[in-house]
Amino acid sequence: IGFAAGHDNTTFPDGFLLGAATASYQIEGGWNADGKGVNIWDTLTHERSIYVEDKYNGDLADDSYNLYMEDVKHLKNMGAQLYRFSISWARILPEGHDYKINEAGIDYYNRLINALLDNGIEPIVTIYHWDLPQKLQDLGGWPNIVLATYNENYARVLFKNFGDRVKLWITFNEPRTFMAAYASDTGMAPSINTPGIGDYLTSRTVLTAHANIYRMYEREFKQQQKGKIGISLWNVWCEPISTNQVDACERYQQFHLGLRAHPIFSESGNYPSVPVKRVDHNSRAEGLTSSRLPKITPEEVNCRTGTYDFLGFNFYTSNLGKRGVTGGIPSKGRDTGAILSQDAEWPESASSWLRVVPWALRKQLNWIANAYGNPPIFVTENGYSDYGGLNDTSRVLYYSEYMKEMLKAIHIDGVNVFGYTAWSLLDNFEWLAGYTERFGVCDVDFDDPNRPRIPKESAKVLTEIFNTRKIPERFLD
Ligand code: PNW
Repeated sequence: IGFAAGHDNTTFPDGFLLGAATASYQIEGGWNADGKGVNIWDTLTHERSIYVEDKYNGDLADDSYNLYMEDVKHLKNMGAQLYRFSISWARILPEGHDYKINEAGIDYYNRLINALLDNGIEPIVTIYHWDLPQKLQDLGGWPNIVLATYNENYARVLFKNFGDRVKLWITFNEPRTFMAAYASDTGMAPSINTPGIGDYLTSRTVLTAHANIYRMYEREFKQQQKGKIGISLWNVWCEPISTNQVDACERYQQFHLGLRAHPIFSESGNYPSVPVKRVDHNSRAEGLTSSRLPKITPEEVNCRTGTYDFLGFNFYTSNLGKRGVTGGIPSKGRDTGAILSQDAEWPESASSWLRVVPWALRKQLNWIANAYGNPPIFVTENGYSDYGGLNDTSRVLYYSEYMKEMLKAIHIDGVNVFGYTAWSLLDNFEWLAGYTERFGVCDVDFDDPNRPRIPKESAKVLTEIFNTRKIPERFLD
């Protein structure tokens, strides 16, 4: 497709939205403040702190529960048009159920949302970013399909209370990541070891919940509130290690992105056929009577397809892929049938999984556009980790290079990307890595109880980009 020759491929299109992102457990602190209930990350970090690299937790984190005005100030200074944050389910509904609403939690998010709007910053709100109320985990957590109903009831409370002002909603952040929390007992919370089963059940609950929330919003709120709803999926690009390994990477895409994206964004409303066949086949070979990947019924197909206004997409890095089998029996790794590695030439970060591969973003965006009819895409996360410090030259390069590739996808390839929020506004609690890996464009001093924020070099460059709406000359080839 492409745009007219001479179009400036390093400029953001009119109307393109730019901002920064965070998530509740990673920044808020206030873990037991004013009636908040316990969630699975409170439990994991308190009871199994050994799982976290520095054995630390999010009890105080960036203390955004108290210091949110500081966050708003820095966003404003950067010229951010929007702020992506998530709502802590247990802060709103301490026990997960909607019979007991914590008014202090409602107040907190009202204050944050109003402060953002007063400063001309639009909120984009993630309904679920991994901090499940412990009471719901006690019922089995996401593998239990009843959570789809409880999650829908929670979402309704949010639409009722905040939907007059919040117009961009994300149902889930990265189902792929938190389904893996049910595939290992040394992983993310709740860290349950049911690989190849609990993870697929989680995936089903999430798809059901997403579709039901979308339909509920349509029925009960959309006409009045006029908001948009999406889901944020995460993927790592898979580059075939050689030209005869293309099928392995295609399979990887179908297992890791397609399993969630296909039911929502394709017309079929169902899983892609490749994972269905492979999991059916493996399940039979393991002696099971029914497939570990639960079937989607015709009714569900009708309810699911098209339940989106946009596709949120989190992107960081790439792998090399080839055919092969790894992982225990059963496991999603074994079902996928792809062996991954990284190219030693790709620059490293502080996170073992994250290497700098800017061109992979363009390829991945094109893959999505081709697979799902070029839906509107919002890049809800993209960022780089180091060990801290204000002079973050590598992060500056990361952002400018990845943004250049995203702009090529937009201007040259015609991919429909309409927004971008950098991960992250702040250094924060990086899950199992604790505070050892830093993703922020603002530095936070975790030794100082006042948690001062200081913009890094990268925040200054993003400020320039947000204000000029183009990639600065000095970063062009
Ligand atoms: C995302 N991996 O998660 C999350 O949405 C954020 O909360 C997180 O802080 C950020 O990326 C940086 O990690 C990921 O292992 C978690 O490849 C794990 C991976 C990738 C992204």
